[in-house]
Amino acid sequence: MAARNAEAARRTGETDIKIHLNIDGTGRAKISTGIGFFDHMLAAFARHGLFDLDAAVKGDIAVDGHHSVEDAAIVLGTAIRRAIGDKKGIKRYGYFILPMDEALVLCAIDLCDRPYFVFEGEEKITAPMVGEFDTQLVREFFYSLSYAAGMNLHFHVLSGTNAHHIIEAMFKAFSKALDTATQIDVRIEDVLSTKGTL
Ligand SMILES: [Mn+2]
Repeated sequence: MAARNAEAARRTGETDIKIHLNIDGTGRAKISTGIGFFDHMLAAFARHGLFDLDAAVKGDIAVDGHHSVEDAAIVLGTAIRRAIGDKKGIKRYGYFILPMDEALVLCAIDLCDRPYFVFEGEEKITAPMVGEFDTQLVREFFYSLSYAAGMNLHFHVLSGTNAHHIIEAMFKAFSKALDTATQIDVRIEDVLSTKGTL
């Protein structure tokens, strides 16, 4: 099977973003967002999902990270939707429960084209910032990504106290769940739906 690649870009008065994603990659990442912890999270997403990801994000970080993170999510979600294409033969569902020290995060995904976002346990993230990353942007990132990608995305932060650990566990759990959901199962003819469409 040919590797499933996609590009997406977006340019506004606030941000200029280009993303290339290979769903069938090996975890290589070339990331530049201007926000160190966000670079770290996108690199972890690529590595642990075995996706190849180039992300060039230029935004108005002199204001704050909000526009950069939110718009990067829109572009990454668009790239995911394009890369999985017609969804023929994919597993569709994926989930993972990922531990990172004291943090434990459940992520579940349905690539159903009906966006929905649930984030339980958000209150466990008590630190306002991790480095230059505003922790309120975790919700913005995954909400925007779920809508752009057309995915049902659930997070439950089951335990955790350290914001770096909780957020990193979320990105890694998401990446592992997405890796599962996008895998091809040769037993699946057409798309995995009784409706015949996803
Ligand atoms: Mn880390």
